[in-house]
Amino acid sequence: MKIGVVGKPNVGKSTFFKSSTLKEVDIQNFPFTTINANLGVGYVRIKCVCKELGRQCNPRVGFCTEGFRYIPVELVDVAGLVPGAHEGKGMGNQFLNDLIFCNALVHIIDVSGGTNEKGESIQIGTYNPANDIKFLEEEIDLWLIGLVKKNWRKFVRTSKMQKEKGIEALTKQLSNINLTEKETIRIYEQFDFGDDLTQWTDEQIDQFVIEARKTTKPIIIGANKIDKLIDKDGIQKTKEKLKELQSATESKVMPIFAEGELALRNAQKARIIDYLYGEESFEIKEDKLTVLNNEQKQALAKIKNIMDDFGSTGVLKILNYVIFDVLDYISIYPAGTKSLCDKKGNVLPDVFLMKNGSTAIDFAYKLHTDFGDKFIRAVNVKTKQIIGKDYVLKDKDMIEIIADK
Ligand SMILES: Nc1nc2c(ncn2[C@@H]2O[C@H](COP(=O)(O)OP(=O)(O)O)[C@@H](O)[C@H]2O)c(=O)[nH]1
Ligand SMILES: [Mg+2]
Repeated sequence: MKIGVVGKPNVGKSTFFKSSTLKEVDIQNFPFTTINANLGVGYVRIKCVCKELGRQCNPRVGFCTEGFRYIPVELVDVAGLVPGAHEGKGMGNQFLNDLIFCNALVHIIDVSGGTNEKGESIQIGTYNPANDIKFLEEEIDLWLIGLVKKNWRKFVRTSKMQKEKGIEALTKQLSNINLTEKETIRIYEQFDFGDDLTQWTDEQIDQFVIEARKTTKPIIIGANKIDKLIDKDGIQKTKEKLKELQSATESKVMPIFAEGELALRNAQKARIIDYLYGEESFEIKEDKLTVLNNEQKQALAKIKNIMDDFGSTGVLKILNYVIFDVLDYISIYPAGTKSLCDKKGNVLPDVFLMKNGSTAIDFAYKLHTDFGDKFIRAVNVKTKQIIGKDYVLKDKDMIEIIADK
C-alpha cells in the first residue's frame, strides 16, 4: 500500500513528507526543487495491544512507545503536478506515472493563498486554494480517462468479436488503473450502461472512470501553512475558511502545519522538547528553558497555540485518517497461543494492516503463500477459539495460523 503526496510546487509537500518520514529531501522556496519522486516511510499509529496485555512489544519495523505502536506506510512525494500535467506540462506525465500504484492521495494545498497556480510565492490571501482542489481532481481524472481510453475502441471491438462479456473485458482494461474486479463490478452495476461496450459513449466512459478514480485514488486535502492563515486572519476566520473549503469539495479537508511538525521533530532530536509524534502537545525540557533564546521560545509557543486550536499539527492525523477511515484498514497481529514471541524472543514483532472485511485465509496468505496454501485452521489468540478460513478479522486481533508442514 502506498500513499501519494501530491500538489503543485511550493505548497509544502516535501516539508510534510519530511516531517512524517524524517527523510532528508530538498526543501527550498522555488518550484521543481524535487525532481524525482521520493519514496519514504511514514507512520500511522494505533493503541497497541501490548499495553492491555501488560507487555512491552518489540516491533521488527516501526516502534512502540507509551503504548502507541507506529506502523510504517509507504509514502511517495510527487512533485510538479501543475494544470495540464496529464498532457505532459511541467514534467506532468512522469509524475503521474509515479501515482498509478498509490492507493490514496494526500493533496497538499497552501491554504493561506500565498502560492499562485505556478507555485510562486505571492502575497498571502491573493490566491484561492479552492482552485487547486478542483484542478488536481481534474488532472487525475483526465489522466486516468486517457489511460482507459487508450486503445479503447480497438479493445472493445476485439473483445466483442471474441464474444467476451462486457464486464470481463472491462475488468481487464481497468486493472491497468488498479481497479479490482470487485470494484469494477460495483461501478458497472451502479451505472448500468449495458454489456455492449462498443455502444458506450465518450461521456459514459468518462463517468465510469471518474467514479473509478474516487475508489482507486481517493483524495484527502491537507490544508497546509495553516499558521500563515492564522497570522493573517486569526483563528476564527481561519476555521470559517476551512469550512468554506470543505463545503466546496467531496474530499475531506484537514488542517496541517507541516513546518511546525518538522520543527518539533527536530527539537525533539536535539533533546529540547519532550514530544511524542502525533500527540496534541509537547513540553520544553526544564533544563532547556534557560538556554533557548526568545525567538526560539516564541516559535515553540506559536506551534503550541496552533496545536491547541486543532488538536495536533495534523501530520500524523491525516495519515491515520487515510489508512483507517478512508481506506478502512484494521491492524492484525500474528501471534502464538503458547507465546506472543517469535523465535528470538521478540514480543509481537509484527502487525499488519489489512482491509476491513479480510478473513483468516487472507491473513494466512499475507504472512506466507505456504500458510495460505496449506491452511488447516487458525486460532484467535485472545479468546483461544479455533477459527476457520472464513473468519472475518476484527481490529487488533491476534491470530495464529496452523498450516500443514
Ligand atoms: N509557514 C509555513 N511554511 C511552510 C509550511 N510547510 C512548508 N512551508 C514552506 O513552504 C516552502 C515550500 O515547501 P516545500 O516543502 O519545499 O514545498 P513543495 O514544493 O510542495 O515540496 C518552504 O519554504 C517551506 O518551509 C507550513 O506549514 N507553514
Ligand atoms: Mg518538494
